[in-house]
Order: sequence, then structure tokens, then C-alpha cells
Amino acid sequence: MADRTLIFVKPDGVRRGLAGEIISRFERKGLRIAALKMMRFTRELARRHYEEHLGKPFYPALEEFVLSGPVVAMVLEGNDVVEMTRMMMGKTKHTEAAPGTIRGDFAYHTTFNLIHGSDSTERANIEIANFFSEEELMPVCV
Ligand code: D4T
Repeated sequence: MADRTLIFVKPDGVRRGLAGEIISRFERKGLRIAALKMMRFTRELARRHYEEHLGKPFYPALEEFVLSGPVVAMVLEGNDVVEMTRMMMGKTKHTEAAPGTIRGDFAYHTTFNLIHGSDSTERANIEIANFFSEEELMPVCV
């Protein structure tokens, strides 16, 4: 089976009309969309997803931000998909994200940084299960 990752366009990306641009970059790179939906975070999902950041000074603002509007969540498949999508997203901090990356081209704040992507295959499997049911994952069409 191809590698998989969990991506979501954050509420700022949806509000700014950048969901299509972001999805398009991944499609043009040759990644396959295995699942895609617009949804809202619950507080419980936010705490589960950002468990490692609970208690950090920026966490309350981050939680309010992800609850502030719908996100577009997707599962992408392809060779080395975790590394490739992280490279295409750019660094977390807006001031460090290189031009040509999604954050480098569009993000102007570390919290409002447009996109999430899993940072390891292990995390991807956990995050995919947090966001999608088995039935929502589409098999490869040939
Ligand atoms: P996500 O998880 O959103 O893909 O981001 P990263 O993997 O690139 O970065 P992260 O886990 O370090 O941060 C998660 C999330 O918290 C926000 N954040 C982060 C913030 O608001 N202030 C900060 O100082 C940091 C480090 C941005 C992404």
C-alpha cells in the first residue's frame, strides 16, 4: 500500500479561499486524494489532535483558532508522501517558510499558517483514524 498522510486546510485557509490552490498543488505534484471532506473541529478533537501542545502558552489561541471555522481535511497517498507534503508546506513559522512552499507563499502568522500535515507515518495513521472512518477512504481507481 502507498504511504498515506493526513492534511487539513486550517480555518484561515478556507476563509481566504486557498483550499483549491492547496489541493491543486498536491494533485499537480502527483499525489492521490484518498479521502476529502469539509468539517468542523470539536473541542475534543482539537485536544486529541494537538495533545503534544496542551499546556503550552500558545495552545488556548490555537484551540480557538481551529474551532473558529470549517477545515478541509484529506488523506493523500503517494511515495514518501509525509516528507513530500511537509516539504511543500514549508516551515511552521511564517518567517522561516521558504518562498515556493504553501506557507512561504501565503502564511503571515505562526498560528494562522494555513495547513496541517502529519509529521511521520506513525502519526499519520493515528491522525487519519481521528478524522476519517474506513468507509470514507476511497480505494485506488484503475
Ligand atoms: P501543524 O501541526 O499545524 O502541521 O504544524 P507543525 O507540525 O508545522 O508545527 P507544530 O506541531 O510545532 O505546531 C502545531 C501548531 O501550533 C501552532 N503554533 C506553533 C503556534 O501557534 N505558535 C507556536 O509558537 C508554535 C510552535 C502552529 C501549528
